[in-house]
Amino acid sequence: MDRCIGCGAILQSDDKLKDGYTSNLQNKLCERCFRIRNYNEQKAVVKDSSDYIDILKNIGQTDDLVLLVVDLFNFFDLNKLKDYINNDIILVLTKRDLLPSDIYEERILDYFNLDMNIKDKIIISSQNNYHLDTLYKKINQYKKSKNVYVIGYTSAGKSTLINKMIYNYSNLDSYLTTSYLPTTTLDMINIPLNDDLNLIDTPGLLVDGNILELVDKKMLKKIIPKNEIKPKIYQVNSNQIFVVEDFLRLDIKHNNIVFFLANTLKIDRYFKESDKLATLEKYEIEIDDKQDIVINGLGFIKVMHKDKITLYLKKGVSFYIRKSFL
Ligand SMILES: Nc1nc2c(ncn2[C@@H]2O[C@H](COP(=O)(O)OP(=O)(O)OP(=O)(O)O)[C@@H](O)[C@H]2O)c(=O)[nH]1
Ligand SMILES: [Mg+2]
Repeated sequence: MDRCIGCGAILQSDDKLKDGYTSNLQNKLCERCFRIRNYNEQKAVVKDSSDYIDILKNIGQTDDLVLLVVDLFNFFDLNKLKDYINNDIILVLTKRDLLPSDIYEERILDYFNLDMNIKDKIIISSQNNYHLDTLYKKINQYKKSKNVYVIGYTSAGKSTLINKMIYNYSNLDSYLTTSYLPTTTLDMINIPLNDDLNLIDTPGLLVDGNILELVDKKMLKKIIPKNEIKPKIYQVNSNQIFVVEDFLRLDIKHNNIVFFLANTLKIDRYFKESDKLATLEKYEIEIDDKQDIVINGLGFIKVMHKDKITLYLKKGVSFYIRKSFL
């Protein structure tokens, strides 16, 4: 039973619609990976999060080191993992290149205070090779056996990180499939970097309601940040309405807010009542001092003061409120 070198699915030539399909079983790459790599296309894969939980449970049975990869720009509840994983963990906070360059990294590291066996934390950027040498040293320092698992939410950047490690620290010439859309890696994939270190990629944990799965290609290009985010700060002293493209509206009276979104997105501000986007899904939300509204796949909005805010959001997109991050 051969597996696809890009996503880990078992290769098969029976069913075009199922994972691992290839017309020729001599191929090492499935058709889906081929299309993602060459045409930036992605067929949605219906995955059950119970598959992922089974993988986590198996990792939890081992004594091996785990790298928990977190996308600093889009992260979700990490304590969900603690029921399954008692392993030693290095917390790898990635995509540093997207956050403003002048943030205090110490504060970011302190923010992630998890009730798990975190041996060490590090801020990296796979894109910019930032702190990868230090991470590689830490892996070799903390690993308990050859095997080191790489886990986290979907799109966190797990496979991209492993590809960088392959490039920097091994003689391998195959690489993993990566993509801006969720559910790229479909099963565990062993990457023997050298005789003493085997990195194991895993599929990511899913969160329903990712905006990237609900907009067209043109909008995707605007939503996904390519470089450092410039926060957009607004002082609000009267009834005001903020409209982001065609998928988000925020009604606010007196507050200070900061948008952390891709610089390519258009934010319009209205000073009087408007029916713009009033047909979107409406939420009345209560915010405490210094909290973020995190929109799944889009970014976040920092609200400085306790308030009641009306949020209109594209149907199907999920959000949550957290203690402010930056
Ligand atoms: N800006 C930036 N983007 C990154 C970085 N690392 C990964 N990405 C992007 O994040 C997206 C997801 O990356 P993947 O490596 O496919 O994520 P994954 O965690 O393997 O996702 P699944 O396989 O679905 O679990 C891709 O568009 C990557 O290019 C980084 O350091 N900086
Ligand atoms: Mg992956």
